[in-house]
Amino acid sequence: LSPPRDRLRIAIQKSGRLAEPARALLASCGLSWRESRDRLFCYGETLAVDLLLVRDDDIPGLIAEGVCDLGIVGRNVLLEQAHDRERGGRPPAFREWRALGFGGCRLALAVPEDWAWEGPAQLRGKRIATSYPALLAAWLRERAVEAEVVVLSGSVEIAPRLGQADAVCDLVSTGSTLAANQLKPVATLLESEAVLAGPVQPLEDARGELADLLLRRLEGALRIRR
Ligand code: PRT
Ligand code: ZN
Repeated sequence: LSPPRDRLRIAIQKSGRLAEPARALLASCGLSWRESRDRLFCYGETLAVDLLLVRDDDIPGLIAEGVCDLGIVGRNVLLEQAHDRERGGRPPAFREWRALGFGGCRLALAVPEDWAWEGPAQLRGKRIATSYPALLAAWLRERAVEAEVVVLSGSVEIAPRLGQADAVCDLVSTGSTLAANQLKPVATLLESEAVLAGPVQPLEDARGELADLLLRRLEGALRIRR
């Protein structure tokens, strides 16, 4: 168990699609920071809320370990890691606290444009490339489809052209990346956006009060945006 702390620590993406919008949203809640030299840690000035700047994939684990109290991360990353923990028989250690209304995308299954799509059964025995193996495996299992999941950390859409896979399961926003690779989306596994993630149980001590205050301010900031 981590010792009581009187400062709230939020993990956000250091660089990437969610980095700037996450900071902007927190700033609109009245937070401001003094940045450290290495740009990994931002010390909160107006409130006792500090930022840790990390890779998005590390955020759920940092919450699970209690290194950070909260995080801003894509629902896709959060649920993938939650499914992965579940598969490994580990207890849930983080959950979505609130959707934040930016970073919208969907996790989609896509097949070559020239396939006549007849449904998930068509994937039987096929190879599907993805960076979301736990979410894809759960989706296939629910449909009783046995397919080979090929795990790639990037450049998933090019896998069919390279002969590494028959289909892909990847994030889509405009759809232009799929189209450029002669693929078409045929099913949505998950509607995603950036979320505030936190532990399963509410925070205690001073951090609980800071988290409540932050949530109230987030409600206000998000209401104005709509
Ligand atoms: O370095 P780090 O590990 O922190 O960053 P990252 O490269 O893993 O993540 P990043 O910054 O690319 O994305 C962060 C989060 O943004 C994702 O986890 C999603 O929640 C969200 N998001 C929203 C997206 C997209 N839209 C998106 N379009 N993440 C990725 N993409 C990619 C997609 O994988 C595909 O390659 O964009 C391409 C498709 O875009 P369209 O517009 O052509 O469909
Ligand atoms: Zn990442």
